[in-house]
Amino acid sequence: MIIAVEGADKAGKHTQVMRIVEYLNGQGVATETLDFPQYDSETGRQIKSYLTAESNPSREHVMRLFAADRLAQMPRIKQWIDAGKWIVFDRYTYSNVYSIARLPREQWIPEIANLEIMEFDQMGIIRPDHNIYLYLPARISYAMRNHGLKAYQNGKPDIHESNPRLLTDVADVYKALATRDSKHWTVVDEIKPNGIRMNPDDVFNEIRPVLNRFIANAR
Ligand code: DGP
Repeated sequence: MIIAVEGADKAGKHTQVMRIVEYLNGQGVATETLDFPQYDSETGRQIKSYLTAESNPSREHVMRLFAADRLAQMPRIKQWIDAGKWIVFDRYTYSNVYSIARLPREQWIPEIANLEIMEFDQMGIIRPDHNIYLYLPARISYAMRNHGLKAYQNGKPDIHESNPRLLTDVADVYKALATRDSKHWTVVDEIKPNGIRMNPDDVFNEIRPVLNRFIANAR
């Protein structure tokens, strides 16, 4: 089974990916994990150059670049699948909503269909069985943009993180995508009804029952 964890910057994807992997392995489900984008490759170098605004490729080129980065990992992913393992991704195909969000709103859903055709049907990227969307309001992602920067960022947030309008639209595209297909998406809203942000344990408490359902179905 392939599970992708998606969502806003600073939503705590990495923490939840680690918790999911640990939980599944603890339940006897051999599980691997992989982060996208992979920065240590030729596609990764071009992705870094885009994210730091050193280059300014077209929106279509950016989508193909991130997709190519995923495609390059297919041999490794297929080996894990053949060995009967489950895989948890930290971002996957639907992270291309960062590019789709740049389009006018009425083009979002048709462009998602084009994304699926490009990545799954044309490139042969393996479809995720389930996506978990960690929702955090864009204003929080933006306010935290200087936290947890990666070395290549040279102390600056990337071109997505420093664009509050884009972050809002990204959250809206993810929501449009996730809420129309509950079979393939779980949404975890990290803001509780009292307005306080959930801690990582609270977030994982929302994810655990979903994992338990998958484990029960697989047995
Ligand atoms: P991360 O390493 O998760 O912080 O991701 C770095 C940035 O790249 C972040 O702003 C989200 C963006 N990103 C990740 N995957 C994709 C993708 O497939 N397409 C686009 N356009 N952006 C992506």
